[in-house]
Amino acid sequence: MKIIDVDVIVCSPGRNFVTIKVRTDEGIFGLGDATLNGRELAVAEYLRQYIIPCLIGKDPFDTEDIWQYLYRGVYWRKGPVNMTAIGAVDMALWDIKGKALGVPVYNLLGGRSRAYLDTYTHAQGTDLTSTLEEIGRLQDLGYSALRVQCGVPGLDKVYGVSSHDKYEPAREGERPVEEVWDSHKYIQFIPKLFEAVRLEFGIELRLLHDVHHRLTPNEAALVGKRLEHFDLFWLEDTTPAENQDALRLIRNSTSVPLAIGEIFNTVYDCQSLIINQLVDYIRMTIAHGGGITPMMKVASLASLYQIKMACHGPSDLSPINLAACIHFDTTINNFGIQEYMGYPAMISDVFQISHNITPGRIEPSDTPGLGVEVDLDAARKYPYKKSFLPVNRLVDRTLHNW
Ligand code: EZ4
Ligand code: CO
Repeated sequence: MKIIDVDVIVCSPGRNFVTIKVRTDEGIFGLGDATLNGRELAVAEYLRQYIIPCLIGKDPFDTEDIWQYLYRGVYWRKGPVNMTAIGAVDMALWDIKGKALGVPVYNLLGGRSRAYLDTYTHAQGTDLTSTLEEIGRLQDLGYSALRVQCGVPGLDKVYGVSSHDKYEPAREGERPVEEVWDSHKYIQFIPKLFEAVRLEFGIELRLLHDVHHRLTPNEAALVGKRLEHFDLFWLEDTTPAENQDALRLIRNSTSVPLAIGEIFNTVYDCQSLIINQLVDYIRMTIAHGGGITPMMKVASLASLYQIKMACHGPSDLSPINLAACIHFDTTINNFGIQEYMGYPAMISDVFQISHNITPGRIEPSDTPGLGVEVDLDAARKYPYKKSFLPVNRLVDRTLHNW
């Protein structure tokens, strides 16, 4: 079998997605998600100009060699644009392989390690009252694991909390909007939030929280300590991860489980975190982590240290990435939990999935390949809309991490 052509489709059914369709001489095709929130066209053009010409004529079964060719063959390694493009190609090749052999991708990776996947979704409100209401609503729907984010008193807009009903931080426009942050206000408020949640909902609910790289290592240690007795499932991205050693300080100060890595692109971004056992969950996802091929290796390394994989699953990645995560999660032994934020209704005009998704749970399907369909005619009805993630500043306008 040979690759004859690759389509790059950019569409915006509710938000922007970059999709690739790898076509073969046998008529079988594979789908990949190349979406990088706020930088979509960079990946699309990188694929068109530099990656796709190298794929023509290659055997799509050679997933390992093609991955090595695209990663090591290119001298310039790593980077989110590069790795997202490679990730999309890799998942599309696994999709082809599964379809050609008539098996779901998880059966090519190691089969089923579990009957279903636990998922968590997002509960957020602009203030304590609305956040508690939202948790109650989601719990009634059947969710038992929730990422809880709440507006901080005295701060206008806060990461994870938006005025409209669904969490979607990217905003249409020619440049990013700006948000304001105050770590002191946040640190004072956040223990009160989780105290109120435990008081109202008891100890059963699994609670997650995302700090979104906002704290210094010492502030993160303090927050971890103050949240310890609320038994969080995890505390995510407490500090920016370029400084992997920062996690040592946090780790030595608190036993709150730590998750990190949604913006990581290679195993090298988490190598020292894993081998020094400084975190509990790795949040790399298939598209941004360079595909299924390298992510299986990350999972293997993490498994040696009882560290679990918990793929980033935001609605800013398409159902194709989610499907790749589902196959990966189904097969690895060290699966933690899968994030599932849900999608706006119009997404199903373009993407159709075969997995059974219910509140708090995903059951993998045995459809050959990744088990996703894309309707290209429908995609054309939703043209790209330039959008950006926000930029974040302190009250005095010093630039801070978003
Ligand atoms: O802000 O996907 O854990 N989830 C997150 C996400 C990220 C967005 C960025 O594109 O932190 O919601
Ligand atoms: Co996150």
